[in-house]
Amino acid sequence: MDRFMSLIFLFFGKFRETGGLKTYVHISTPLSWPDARDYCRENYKDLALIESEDENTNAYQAKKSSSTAWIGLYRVPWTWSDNSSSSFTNWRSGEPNGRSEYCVAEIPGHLWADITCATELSFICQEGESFLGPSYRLHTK
Ligand SMILES: [Ca+2]
Repeated sequence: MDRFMSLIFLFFGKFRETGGLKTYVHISTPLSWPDARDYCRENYKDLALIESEDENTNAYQAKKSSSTAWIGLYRVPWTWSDNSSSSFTNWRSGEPNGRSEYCVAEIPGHLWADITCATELSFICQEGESFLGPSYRLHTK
């Protein structure tokens, strides 16, 4: 019984440990920002939502440094694709600078730039968190 209980605790301990972290996946097939978002929502959770320096590093490491990849940030005022706002930003000096550039990509040099949403780029998806299942996916559609 003791052994069984410790297995249970190990299981939930593992969940708690990874529950709050996002996992990022780089998709190299170039798509427009809206198509990339749809793809991520169908196959993962959403385009990458980056809210801290740690997540910023993880997202950067998920992609090849030489590629430019969409992330989940878009529009003015800047909003993440799941409708959340975050004070964390990683703009290249001079960005955002485009009057018609409403979507954001991670560019070589590990910085962000606004780019016209129809541009076809690779992109970074975010995998679902442990406690957010199909019902969450339903609300984001
Ligand atoms: Ca720009």
